[in-house]
Amino acid sequence: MASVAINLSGADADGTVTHFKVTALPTLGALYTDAGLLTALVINTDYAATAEALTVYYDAASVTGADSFTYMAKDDAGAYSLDATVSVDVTAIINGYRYFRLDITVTAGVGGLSLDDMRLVADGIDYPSVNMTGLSSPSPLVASASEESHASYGAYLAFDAGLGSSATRWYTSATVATVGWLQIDLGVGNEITPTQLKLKAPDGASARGLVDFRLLASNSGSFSGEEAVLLNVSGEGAWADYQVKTFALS
Ligand SMILES: [Ca+2]
Repeated sequence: MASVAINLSGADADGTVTHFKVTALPTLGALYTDAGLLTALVINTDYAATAEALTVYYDAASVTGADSFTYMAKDDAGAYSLDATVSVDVTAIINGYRYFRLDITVTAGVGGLSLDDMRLVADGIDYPSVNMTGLSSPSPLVASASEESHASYGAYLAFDAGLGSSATRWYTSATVATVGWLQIDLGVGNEITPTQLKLKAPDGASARGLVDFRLLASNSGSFSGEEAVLLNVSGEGAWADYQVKTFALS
């Protein structure tokens, strides 16, 4: 994938948004008005809105990095809004993501968060594609978590033995915050675009099996709003000990 659809939207307090215009073009890629990338979008030109929105198409060149452009909405009285900025993660469009975080909402009564193993599937390969032997081994892999009960339940134990018979798990203490997370950093240059998430339940799965969780992806390592949400599960059913479940990602 080298292009991505971006939905511009706006709202008007006393009328409707009728048009959009782009006021500053991106610098690392180009904008088009059609998915086929045939018609270049023209700066400072009104494009008619549909249901107060306009879909434009960003085509990335073979580069990595962060790009942005700005646009204004126009209302039915002909007034323009202030500039709104759209940020584009070019690395994600071209290569995928480097950081993945399993963001877990704690279910009342659960005796801590735990997972035996987690893999991301891209092009038929499970990632990480090698088993971890420590929190940052082998390089450049780095595993981390919101909490680790102690070293023998470290975050890397959810990436240490694949989905096979080994029973080693990441575990928080029994008293956990309302949200916990488990994260893997594949390292710069090792970005992937996964299509599936595989999770292997730990022992005691009837109590520790994950119920409400999301898979987040980032290239900055920050998860404060700029990340992508690849999976959002609520009310997942029962898990058996060491059961492996596969989830399709968007
Ligand atoms: Ca494990």
